[in-house]
Amino acid sequence: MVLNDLSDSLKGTLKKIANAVYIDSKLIKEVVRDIQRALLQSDVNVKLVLSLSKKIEKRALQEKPPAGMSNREHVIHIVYDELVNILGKSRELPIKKQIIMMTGLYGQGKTTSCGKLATYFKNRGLRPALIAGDVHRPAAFEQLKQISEKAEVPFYGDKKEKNAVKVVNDGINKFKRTSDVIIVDTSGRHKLEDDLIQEMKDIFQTAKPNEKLLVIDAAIGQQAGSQAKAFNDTVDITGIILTKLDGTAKGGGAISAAAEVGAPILFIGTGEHSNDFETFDPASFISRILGMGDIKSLLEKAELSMKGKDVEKTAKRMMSGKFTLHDMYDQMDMLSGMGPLNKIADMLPGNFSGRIKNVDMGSTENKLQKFRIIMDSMTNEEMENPNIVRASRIKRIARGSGVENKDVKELIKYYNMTKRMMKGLSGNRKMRKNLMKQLQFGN
Ligand SMILES: Nc1nc2c(ncn2[C@@H]2O[C@H](COP(=O)(O)OP(=O)(O)OP(=O)(O)O)[C@@H](O)[C@H]2O)c(=O)[nH]1
Ligand SMILES: [Mg+2]
Repeated sequence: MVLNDLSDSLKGTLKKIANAVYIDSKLIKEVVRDIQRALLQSDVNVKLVLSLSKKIEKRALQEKPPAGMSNREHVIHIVYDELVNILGKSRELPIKKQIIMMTGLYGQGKTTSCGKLATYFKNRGLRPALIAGDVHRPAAFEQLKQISEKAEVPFYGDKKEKNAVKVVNDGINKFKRTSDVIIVDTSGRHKLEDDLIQEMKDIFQTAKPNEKLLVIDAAIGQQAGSQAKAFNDTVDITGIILTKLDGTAKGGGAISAAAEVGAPILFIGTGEHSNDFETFDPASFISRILGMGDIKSLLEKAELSMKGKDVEKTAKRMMSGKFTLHDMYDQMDMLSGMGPLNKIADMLPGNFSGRIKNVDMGSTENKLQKFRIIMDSMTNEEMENPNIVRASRIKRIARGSGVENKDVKELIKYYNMTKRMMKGLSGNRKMRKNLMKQLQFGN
């Protein structure tokens, strides 16, 4: 399948995010670099890669995850979101009476797609018909005729006529009362030479098509972008058909071309037969490329195992006296309810134990929830080094999190108290050993 390599690399990147212990700017920059590399290797246009990766980086660094979403999920969601965006909006052709005209460079799959479209509409209860508007390539007439016979739909063409406008006009007159969807094939172009541009304009003026579809082969390279744009400038493309997705091409050139045109991708071709044709939805396509289903279950597992890792990591940091608000944030559940905080309290010498037990665990949980919200409004620097949080910062943080100054002060007090106790604890080797044992790691 086209874009397989891209899919593999992007899946690897998402796994990296899912398994990361901390989602920090270092990780985000690394992820953005991975994505850039993967897209460039798949032949996606450099400009597109740069603007996409800039957007991902900016959002991942600045946006806070919405309630109920972890940092990990959030960053993965941003990557997914921005990839969906470059594919444009989702659109389906209306199931109604209309004239559809195909355009595109040589050999992209226009004639084959005419047959696929006819089958698509026929399967939905409409009466399609095909017109052979390609008067330049001798075999084109025969090819479309055979396709129409296979699909069992009416066909019009004139082997001897060299005027495409006349053929199209005659065909439309023939079918306008008896058919619902008139599909017009046109000749392929090497590039947009002047006389062919004129012919294309003339055909469009005569046929007045409702839909002007550009057919792009997934194997096409970087040069496709400017060509596709030229088509768009000439006839105002309303939709794109991406063909030969069943091949092994890199695919990025075609995706870039589609993005450059800015028209929605309507269908993808996945083989030579009339049924090898699927409607296209950017969101589910990107989901498939990124393996989002797998990522979701991976995330769930990661969140679970992360809890284990975090407990160990935090306990070790506590022991070393390096206990930041990040540790406290990540381990809120460890500090609440019947979590290890109770175990710690039980092992503390009398005066410490009494102090920690005075913290009422029930109301603590409510408080912890509030603390979390407050910490969401703090900068990385403040989280790492809470000592710098003084009057003006307290004011800003309180405003940002919708609480009062005294709540921010309480958080800092709570943090300092916890940290002091941990420090006291770390001075006692026997107790440290005991604690590690209790928490079931190390000996
Ligand atoms: N594997 C595969 N082959 C395809 C697909 N679509 C078209 N083809 C093949 O690509 C070749 C060219 O397709 P055509 O439909 O003749 O392309 P065209 O754009 O009409 O070509 P010209 O009229 O010469 O410009 C044919 O051999 C088709 O069978 C697809 O989705 N998958
Ligand atoms: Mg053709």
